[in-house]
Order: sequence, then structure tokens, then C-alpha cells
Amino acid sequence: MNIRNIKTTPFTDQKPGTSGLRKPVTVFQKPHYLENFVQSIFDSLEGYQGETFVVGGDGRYYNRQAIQIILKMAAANGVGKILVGSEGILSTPAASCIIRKEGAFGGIILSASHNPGGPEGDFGIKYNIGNGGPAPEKVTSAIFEQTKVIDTYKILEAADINIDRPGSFKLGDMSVEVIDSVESYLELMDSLFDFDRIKEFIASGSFEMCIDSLHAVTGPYARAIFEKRLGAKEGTVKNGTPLEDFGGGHPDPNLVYAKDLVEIMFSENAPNFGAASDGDGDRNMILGNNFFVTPSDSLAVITANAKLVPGYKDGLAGVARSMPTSAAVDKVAAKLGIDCYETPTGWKFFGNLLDANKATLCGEESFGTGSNHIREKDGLWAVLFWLNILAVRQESVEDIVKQHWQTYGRNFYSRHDYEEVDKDPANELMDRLRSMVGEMKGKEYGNYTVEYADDFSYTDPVDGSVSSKQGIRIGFTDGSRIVFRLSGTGTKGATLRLYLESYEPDASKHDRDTQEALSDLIALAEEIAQIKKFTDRDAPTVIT
Ligand code: VG1
Ligand code: CO
Repeated sequence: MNIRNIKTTPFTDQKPGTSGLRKPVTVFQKPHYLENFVQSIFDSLEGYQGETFVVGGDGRYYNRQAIQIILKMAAANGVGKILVGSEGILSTPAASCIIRKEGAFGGIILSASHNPGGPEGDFGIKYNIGNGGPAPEKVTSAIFEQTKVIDTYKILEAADINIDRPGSFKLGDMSVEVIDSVESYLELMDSLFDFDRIKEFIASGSFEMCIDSLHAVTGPYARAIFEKRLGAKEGTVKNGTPLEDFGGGHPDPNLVYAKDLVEIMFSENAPNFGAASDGDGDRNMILGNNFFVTPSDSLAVITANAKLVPGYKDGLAGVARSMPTSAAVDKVAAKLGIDCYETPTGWKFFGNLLDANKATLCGEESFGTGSNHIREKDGLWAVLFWLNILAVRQESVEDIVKQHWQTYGRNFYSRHDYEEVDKDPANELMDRLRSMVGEMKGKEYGNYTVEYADDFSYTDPVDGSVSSKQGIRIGFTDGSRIVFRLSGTGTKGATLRLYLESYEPDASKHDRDTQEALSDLIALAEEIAQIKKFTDRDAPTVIT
């Protein structure tokens, strides 16, 4: 076995963000850049020698090259066995599923999720632990510490492996299994949902749907599940072939970037149901005929209807949502008499709650929903959950959501993103807010009185770890709220996220336009934070 020890020097910018290390492809292509990070992962772990790891990615540009490098480095570092998705493809939820099913030590997922791909786009790498979930902060911090002191990495000198189809190989002493990317995931979905009933529902002919994979990783999964297994007609899955640059688009399932699907779903003879997923398959957008379901509402509806779905019919241990996610699910949890946890942004904070069986369902406003079936959010799982509900209730998406609002009230919700603004003024805006919140309680702004204002800090109820500075939140006495955060996934400048929420119990006011319903709060956010001044922008880049 020819293991080479390569001398290297640290890069100073390898701190993982909300979800792994994300940088432009050109940065990852710098000599030693990827290798330093991978070696730092191994150097921060203990007891992995001889163990199994899972590796795969969303198929974006540089995925294949990165996988070959990781395989050779894993072999040189004493890993026992690696499971790789065929063609290097594993959606993030599928990787989580396989780590759990195979009892792997961990996994390396290659994705920059919803960020654009291609030679000029972004690439990313993320380490997941043995529970199948994103490494918690103590692990990502340990990796970051290693990246600051690394001086050598190990790599096996060997030819590339053919990862294009399932098969078994040896790299030095390490076994490599190239596995079917879809099989285990499909099996897991089959165990949770009433596939026969959904199949019957689709076959009835009264229901049409449209799934947009945005040329990203879910294509093969969606075709196998919806078209082959559940009998939806061919062509139901649009843009189903993963492309290295996602066809030039943003693989981000929201009203702005999934515009082809939005056009179809908001046309005159729209299908009954539409959905899209992101680059790595962990996000979902749910649409009905001329109707958009906000992710926060989707989580609430799923929670309220969970008893209709076989995998969840015996009840829920609890629910969890990220802090900026609307409180719609809190209302459902209160009615069900179960706990509702509020965590910082990022799926890694749900891991402990799921492991400890404190929460069964989790969600984020950023089009992420999931459950204890894996330890990542799961786009197609959410689509199947909705299909199962629709098959049982035989009502339209719009009717289901509107009835939900009637029962629980409506949480009007929107997120305004100011993307790629200058870093320094963005930090200044946040620092200024941070210095203001201490004195805000009781303050009046027009009709609004501040009930609480703080920089969100979270103490994990399972291991007691504390994560501070997780976003400025200002809550008002009428239940409305504004939240400010800087993104931890962007790769250019800073992205300011403004989250707006107001609660409307009166059903006669539920049909209002969201931006209009939130207009006072939008103006108030500007008044308090001086967004225009600090971002030098008149309007947000993306409104969801
Ligand atoms: C964003 C979302 C967050 C999500 C994260 C990763 O993070 O707001 O809710 O967990 O992306 O999702 P940020 O720090 O940019 O706000 V994914 O699908 O990009 O892995
Ligand atoms: Co994603």
C-alpha cells in the first residue's frame, strides 16, 4: 500500500457554517483545500479506524473528483469500509438513512444545497455523525480547530474507482461498496407511508400532480417513488436528471427560484398538487392548485394530521421548530398536549431532541421538514406526507390549509432576504440591534408594544450545551414578531434575513395578502433596524 504523507499549511477560512463548509468551487479546487478539510475531519475523530463511512453528494460540479480524493484519503487514514452512492449520488436524506441503516461511524456529504453549482458556482462538504445527522457544534468546532493547525494529510496513491454502477472494490486495505442510491431510502419511505392508498388515489384519475426536481439530486428518487412505485404518469417528475450545474438555476424550492413549477401551479388548469426540492433533496415546497403552503404552515398541518399516516399514527413524542419558524405548530402542539421545542437555525440542533425521543417531527421556515425517521430534513418525505394526507382526506390542499387556519388561527409569515450585501455594515446592523434589545421591553411603536427582545440563546435540553447569538428577536404583545439573522450558508458577502410573523385568529381576515397583512411590521422592522441604510438596498432580493 502506497500511502503518501503530503505537507500542507492551514487555510484560515475553513469554519463550518449553518450546514458544513461552503465555498465557491474555485476555492475547493485550490491545491490541498479539500484535502486539508477532510484530514481535519479524520484528525478530530476518535476510534474510526476499521469502521464504515458513507460518502455521496448532490451531483454538482466537482462531486466526482472530490469523492475520489475522499476515498483515497479514507483508505490512507485506516477507514475499514466506505459505501458510496452510485455515480456519487446520495441525497442528504438518503445519506442519513444509509448511515443509520448500516450502523456507519459517520458520513461525508458533498453539497452546497440550494446554492447554484457549476465551475463558477458553489461546492460544500459536511460531516455527519453515527446517528445520521449533521455533526453538532462541538464536533464542527473540533474540525475547525484542526484546520488551523494541520501540517500533513494522508492519501493513498491509487487509480480512481469506477463509481458509475454498483460494485465492490478494494482501495488498499479498505473496501469500497458502490451502492444503489435510491433503494434503502425508498424502502424506508414505504415503511412510513400508505403507498397502496396513495397509489389508488393517483390511479383514481381525479388527482394530478407535478414534481420539479430542478435538475438536482431528487430526480432519480422522485422518478423511482412517484412514477415507478406509486404509478404517477411519466413526466410527473420534471427536470429529473441531475446536472452538474443544475441547468444554470438556483436549486432552491421557493416561489422565486422554482418559477416554472409556480407558473404551472398558478395557471388556469393547474394540477391538484405540486412540489419541488432543493439541490441535495432535504428541502421541499408544497403547492396546491393556485395555492402556496408556507413551510411553517406545512409543519403545522403535518403535525395536526400525523395520525392519518401509518408511521405516525401512534402519536408524537413532541415537535420542534427553529426559532425563526412561525409559531403555527406551537398551537397544534398545545392542542395535542405535546411539547414544542424552539431551537436555533440549522438541522444539527434537532439531533439530540430526536435521539432522546423528545421530538418526533421537526421543521424550519426555510422549506425544511422532517422526522425521527432520519436525522436530516427530508424533502420527498414531506411530499409523501402530504400525498398520504390528501389520499386519506380527499380534499384540496387549499381546503386543508384553510380549515387548519379556522381551527388554529393563521400565522401570517414571510422572510425577506437581502443577499450578498457588504459584510461590515451587515455586522454593524446586527451589533446595533444587539445593543438595543436590552432596553426594548415595554417600548411602544405605534400600535405595537414590545413584550420581549433578545439575542436568542439556546440551551440544549439533552446535553446542556449553550449556543448564543442565534438571532435578534423582537416579540410584541399581540403575538407578532420580527427576527433578524445573518445567514451562515452564503458564500459571498453577507445575507441578512428578516423574518416577519403576525397572528390572526379571525377567520374573516385569513384571505388577506401576506405582504399586506405584514406591512406594518415590515415598516417597523425598517424603523428599528435601518435596513436600507445598512444594506444600501431599497428592497429585499428574495421574498418567501
Ligand atoms: C439556511 C436556512 C436554515 C437551513 C440551512 C441549511 O441557513 O435558513 O434553516 O437549515 O440553510 O439548509 P442560513 O444560515 O443561510 O439561514 V440546506 O438545504 O442549505 O442544507
Ligand atoms: Co438542502
